Amino acid sequence: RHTFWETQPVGQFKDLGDVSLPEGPIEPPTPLSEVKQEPYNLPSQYEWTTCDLDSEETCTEVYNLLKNNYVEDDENMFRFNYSKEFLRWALHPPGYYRSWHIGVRAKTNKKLVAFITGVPARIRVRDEIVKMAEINFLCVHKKLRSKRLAPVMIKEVTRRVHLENIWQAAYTAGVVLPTPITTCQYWHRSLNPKKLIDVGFSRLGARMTMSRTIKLYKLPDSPATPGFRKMELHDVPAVTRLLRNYLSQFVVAPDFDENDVEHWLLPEENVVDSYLVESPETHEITDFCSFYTLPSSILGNQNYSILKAAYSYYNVSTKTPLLQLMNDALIVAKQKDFDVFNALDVMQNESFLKELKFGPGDGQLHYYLYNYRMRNALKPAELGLVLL
Ligand code: NHW
Ligand code: EN5
Repeated sequence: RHTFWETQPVGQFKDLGDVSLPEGPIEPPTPLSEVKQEPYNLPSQYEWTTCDLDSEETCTEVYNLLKNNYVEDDENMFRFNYSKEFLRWALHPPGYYRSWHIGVRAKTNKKLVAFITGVPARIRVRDEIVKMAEINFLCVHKKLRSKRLAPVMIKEVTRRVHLENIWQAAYTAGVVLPTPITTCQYWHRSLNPKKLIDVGFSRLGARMTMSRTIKLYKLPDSPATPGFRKMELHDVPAVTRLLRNYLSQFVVAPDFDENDVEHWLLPEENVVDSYLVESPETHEITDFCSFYTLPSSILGNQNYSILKAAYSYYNVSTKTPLLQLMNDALIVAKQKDFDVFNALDVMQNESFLKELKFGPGDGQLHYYLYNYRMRNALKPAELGLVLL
């Protein structure tokens, strides 16, 4: 059934729960001299290109390919619309490789028709820190679907990752592939319920009027927690300590150092927002919350073209109850004019979702590892990793 995935070093459905198979790498690394030196063959009308996102022109091409052809919901009402600033941020973390930003162009007119990326990450699985590639933004132009282009792109990114002596990868998808390490549920918290209902993102509940709905989702104008403020550059060491300690409890989580925290969590306008609680007495940093900005295009609505969504990223509470911290995150997201705040049921998120009036969405997110076997699926709450 999965003619491509059956050939790959990933957990196979038939091996699920087989206790005789060990956890860890499925295949050993091969000597670098044995890694294929030339790119895989594409159909003759297409050619490989390495994309330089620092080039305004290339970044615009990638942005447009994704804006028009990337992920949609199951009813094709919304499509992710990652901004150029977001793409540059997502693809330029510490130690990134330009060779992992891979495009495919039509030879005739040089149009960009497909894309896939990797970025390097250290991911801890139980007590093992594994160098991995995080694979994202796999996209084939709508007119070139079902031609088996995706397997060639996946093999090519794999080859280029191997050339850097990295043998494992992590990725997420809305579709089921062999085989998820866990399956997470999307939850949504309305911030602008009238617009969400008008565009078909949510529905008026049974026995609910619009004015009752608006009242239900009302939030205070400013955060409640004393010492709640935006994260700044000088907070990087304290936030790194807080986050490292917090993430140590999960089975799979990133191994963030200060450089990673500066890149992934220092606020960047319209890309990532981070707040923390600094104790007014001791000036200790005790709690942290963050979300990233990922708008969706609204397909075929007369009145609105963009849905402004915030996605919960990494949150840590040691003093402020997580519920109160996340309520403050909702308040600042509302002040920044987001229409909806989304979260997965990863880490300790279950503890606030229902109380803060999130509702389950119609989408799921499956998490995968490449060339790393997990004997049993994890619970979403055992996962400490958020991919963009
Ligand atoms: S998930 C978002 C993926 N993108 C989209 O959904 C955008 C809209 N769709 C498309 O552009 C986040 C196309 O439908 C795509 C497939 C390109 C998805 N992951 O070319 P064919 C990521 O970016 C398999 C993996 O004919 P297509 C994560 C499918 O099962 N595999 O299909 C990316 C089948 O294989 P099978 C996927 O519709 C992770 C084969 O592709 C997949 O024209 C990548 C069919 O290919 C998906 N999302 O193009 C893996 N969707 O065995 C990284 C379909 O079943 C692995 N397929 O026959 C690690 C690599 C690095 C390792 C380093 C050591
Ligand atoms: C890799 N980085 O399906 C990502 N989104 O629930 C790739 N549904 O927005 C994989 N269908 O439920 C991405 N509203 C996989 C996700 C693809 C996108 C997707 C879902 C997640 C989504 C919305 C809109 C549904 C529109 C019709 C949804 C209900 C919200 C409601 C608010 C009030 C309380 C109850 C829930």
